Amino acid sequence: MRTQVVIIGAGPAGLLLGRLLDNQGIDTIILERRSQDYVLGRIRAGVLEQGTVELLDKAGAGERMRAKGLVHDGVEFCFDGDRHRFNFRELIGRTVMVYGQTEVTHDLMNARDASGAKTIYEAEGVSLHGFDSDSPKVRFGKGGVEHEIACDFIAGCDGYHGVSRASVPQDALRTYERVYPFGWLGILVDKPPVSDELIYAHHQRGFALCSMRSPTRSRYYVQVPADEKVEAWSDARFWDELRRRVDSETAEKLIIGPSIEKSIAPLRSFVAEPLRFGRLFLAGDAAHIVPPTGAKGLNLAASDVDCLAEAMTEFYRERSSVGIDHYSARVLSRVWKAERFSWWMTSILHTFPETDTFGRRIQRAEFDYLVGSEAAARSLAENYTGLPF
Ligand code: RFL
Ligand code: PHB
Repeated sequence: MRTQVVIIGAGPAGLLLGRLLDNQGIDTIILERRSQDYVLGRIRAGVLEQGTVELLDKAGAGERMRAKGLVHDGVEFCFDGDRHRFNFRELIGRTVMVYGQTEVTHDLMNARDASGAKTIYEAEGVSLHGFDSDSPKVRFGKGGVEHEIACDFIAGCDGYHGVSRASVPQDALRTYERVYPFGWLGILVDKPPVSDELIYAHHQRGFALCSMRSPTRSRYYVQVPADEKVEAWSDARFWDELRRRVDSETAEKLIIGPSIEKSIAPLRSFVAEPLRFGRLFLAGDAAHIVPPTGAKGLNLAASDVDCLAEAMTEFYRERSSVGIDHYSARVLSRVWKAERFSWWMTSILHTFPETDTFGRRIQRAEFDYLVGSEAAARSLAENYTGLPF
């Protein structure tokens, strides 16, 4: 087999890159380790920055999102029971869209199927070869048969545990990491959300988040210790804990019901540098991880592949390697700003085992500063709705 770009991973990064390249007439094959149903079943991100929304439109995959997504003008922070709304539209004239990652993935898969571009699911033992030369190859197994694809470029869009970053010689890679001593226990419920907008709550018992997927489907999270087991959390225990962490009005309004999904996600900050090794490029979670507090992971995957698609298009159209030469530096400059914002949101909203009374007063001062200063609120708004691509 031969193609121009082999994309490893059919998450949002891989599928969106495939779509953007397809629109430019560049031939791609996506190799995905899991089945299509498995990929579609993963419940993850829920908030799209304005730039991601515009990119999905540009990619020709935004129609269903425009019809079903919920435009949110702002979010609320609740600090030890005191609630404050930040109106992004008023502060900076920008908004976000609540539209699940599952839906984005579904739309991109449908667009890819309609265009006839090739995706190989359940590809086993994917391995990368010769990306330091002009003729890279990717090998994989399918149904007991070994295959090889010759290509011009490999895009590693295979997430944090993928094979692409692991294939780079260790001495060519620098990594930066922070692992937080807690995770998020999340549940999905077929009941209307407690509020029209998201509520991020800081409480001495730990962080909580009230989010949603649609007017009839809610998503809630509570901070739990990193080694917590999901089996220890009945629905009743979850609702009880959530109620204790939000303000009393929100607690009373919660519409509870049986969870249809319940899982714990660890929190981590991670960046690999650089993001290009010859003809291999890393994008999305393969390149960097943010804690979910700032709602940035999926959005970073989108801005990475926007930049990569542009660079590859320039290579094929103009025979210029300027774009691909600058990919790593361009992407990393935006990535680090999102890392900073996600770390900051995590720091002010969570309870850390080591935080003493001084640390708690500093967290409170951060909240009071955001509430009292338009400059601070505008900075929050600018980062939450997304820095320019
Ligand atoms: P993905 O989605 O992990 O996709 C990678 C794909 O690669 C496949 N793969 C392989 N394929 C072939 N061969 C191999 N050896 C392979 N190894 C792996 C995998 O099966 C998978 O299909 O990475 P991608 O595309 O970079 O997308 C990143 C996003 O999924 C991620 O950043 C977000 O979900 C993070 N995130 C959030 N991001 C936001 O922007 N807004 C949010 O509100 C938000 N909330 C969240 C989140 C992540 C969460 N969890 C579960 C960590 C909330 C949570 C709870
Ligand atoms: C979600 O709805 O899953 C969600 C929303 C906002 C975040 C993280 C997750 O910051």
